[in-house]
Amino acid sequence: QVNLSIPIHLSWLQRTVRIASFSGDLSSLTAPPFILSPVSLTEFPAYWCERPELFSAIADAKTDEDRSIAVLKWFISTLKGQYTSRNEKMGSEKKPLNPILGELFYGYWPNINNRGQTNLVVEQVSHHPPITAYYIENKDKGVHLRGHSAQKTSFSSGSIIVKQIGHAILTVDLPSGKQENFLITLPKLRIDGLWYGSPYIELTDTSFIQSSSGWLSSIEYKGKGYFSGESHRYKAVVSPPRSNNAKHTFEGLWHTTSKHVNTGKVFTNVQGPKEEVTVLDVEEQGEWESRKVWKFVSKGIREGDFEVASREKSKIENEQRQRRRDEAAAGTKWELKHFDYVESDPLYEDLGILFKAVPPTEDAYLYKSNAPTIPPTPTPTTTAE
Ligand code: 0T9
Repeated sequence: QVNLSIPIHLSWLQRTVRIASFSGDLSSLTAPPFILSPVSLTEFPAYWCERPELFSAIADAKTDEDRSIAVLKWFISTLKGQYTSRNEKMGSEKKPLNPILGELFYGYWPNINNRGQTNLVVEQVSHHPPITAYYIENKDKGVHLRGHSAQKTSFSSGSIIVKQIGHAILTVDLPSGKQENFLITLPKLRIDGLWYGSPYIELTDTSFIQSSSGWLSSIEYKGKGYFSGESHRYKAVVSPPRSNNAKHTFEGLWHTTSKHVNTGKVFTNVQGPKEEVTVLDVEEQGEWESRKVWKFVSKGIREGDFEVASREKSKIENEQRQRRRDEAAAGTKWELKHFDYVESDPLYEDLGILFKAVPPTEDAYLYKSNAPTIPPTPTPTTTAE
């Protein structure tokens, strides 16, 4: 293949990123202050459920075909939060805080309008490389999602290319007593805008949602490229078991609206407000909970006091290094709190083979069902307006 990229001058930020991305892990990159986020990566799995009614609606669908469409609709509707919300909240994509090993994030979305309560459990299961495991469950409806998230980064033509490592499995309890599983693979990211010092994400390539019922959704991301294209465009085709012929096609912009091409009806619309996860007040959080761990670093970043931020960050890092030394000396190793590691995920293998997933096998973190009750005290029963 011929490299047609135009030789351009790199900005200071691009050069910094280029050097740092040699390792494939940007977590230790020393980013300039204006690009630091006060939020840790352990908070990111909450993006999966910021439209809780779409998550619970998966359980209400009556056929395997409708459930596949409901899963796709929920998935597409999470993309705006996952990939553009930092731009909306903070003006640009920012470097999240790099979680410490064992960092936790708990939260929930309350039960209103009969959608059931959804709980979130997140644990940082590896520090180097950074790996975040999560479990999101709506017990009332019988829907849960488990997964883990890591990244491999490289630098190309002035942009950061992020390959997402990991996958998610969504499970629905059917009235028959059986379960239906969906293997969700994750899109590739390109971080552009580095030249201007205001990074933003575009999605590229294809991701898949394979149901154990046989239905497959292939989602193609056709966002803005260097020369052409429109931001955040996608096209998804949904095909029946053992068939390569699409029965449904969905097309549009994942950050605004998209439609069911066959009927012309609106499919996703994420222009309305989303619901952020409810979290305990920092003062009530345990020592390992994300906002407690990062309290002073975040405060420093929010207030533009980077001296405080970096001093507090060093404290945390030194404490972590000491902990690892102590473990080495004692011959012990850090135990995960909420997850069990498995070298190969049987559901990934079984579902992945149906669409020739690459790689054919992946590891996973299985939830131990041992999170504290959230919220700790029963919420008063109020009538939702
Ligand atoms: C899983 C998501 C992921 C995490 C973030 C690449 C990135 C860390 C991983 C993939 C979520 O479900 C979705 C959204 C945003 C992703 C982050 C964007 C980003 O910039 C960081 C990387 C590690 C950096 O901080 C790069 C440094 C900086 C100079 C660019 C802003």
